[in-house]
Amino acid sequence: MTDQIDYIVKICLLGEAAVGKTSLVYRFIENKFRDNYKSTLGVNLLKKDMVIDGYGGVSAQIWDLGGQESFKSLRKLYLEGANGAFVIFDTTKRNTYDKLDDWILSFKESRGERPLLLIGNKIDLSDKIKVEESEAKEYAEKNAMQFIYTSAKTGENVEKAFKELVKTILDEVSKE
Ligand code: G3D
Ligand code: MG
Repeated sequence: MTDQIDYIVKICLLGEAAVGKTSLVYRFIENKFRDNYKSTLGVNLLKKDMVIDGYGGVSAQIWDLGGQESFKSLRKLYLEGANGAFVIFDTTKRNTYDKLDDWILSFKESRGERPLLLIGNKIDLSDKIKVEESEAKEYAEKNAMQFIYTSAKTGENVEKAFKELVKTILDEVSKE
């Protein structure tokens, strides 16, 4: 871990209820998985310091919208000042994939072309997958986002996803 913080970035987690937003943050920050989260109310604010190659110490302020995903009026406030976001769907629930356009639009209305990273979560449930990798990849390309499959349960790709997004954000910020 680092003592010196060179950058502070705000990251939001977007996506329908129960796709695994809180579980992903918990996995990343604590490296643990719990099966019995209470649905989060309001907004969870979490912080993780990390070192990113070429940039030094970075403090990520992670905003996890909880329990009120359906209230569009809250999105603007939640997204204010975000440097980038994860757009998350549950690979076993097609309807969460179908709602992605909506989340991306909200983000773009508020934050323009700042970086987004698409996450297909719950990849551990491999026999229940409803969205093919090729389809999600194509969707990500169309929207100029990176795409990563994750499992908050096993931890697969979770750290990779966070570091990838933070790196992309810093690449953009340092160009400004
Ligand atoms: P949310 O914050 O987006 O609303 P949560 O989602 O993190 O609360 O997760 C919703 C449910 O999905 C939880 O189960 C959680 O344990 C489960 N979950 C999250 N990520 C994964 C994953 O990668 N794999 C599997 N198998 N399950 C996951 P419950 O049963 O508590 O509703
Ligand atoms: Mg939650």
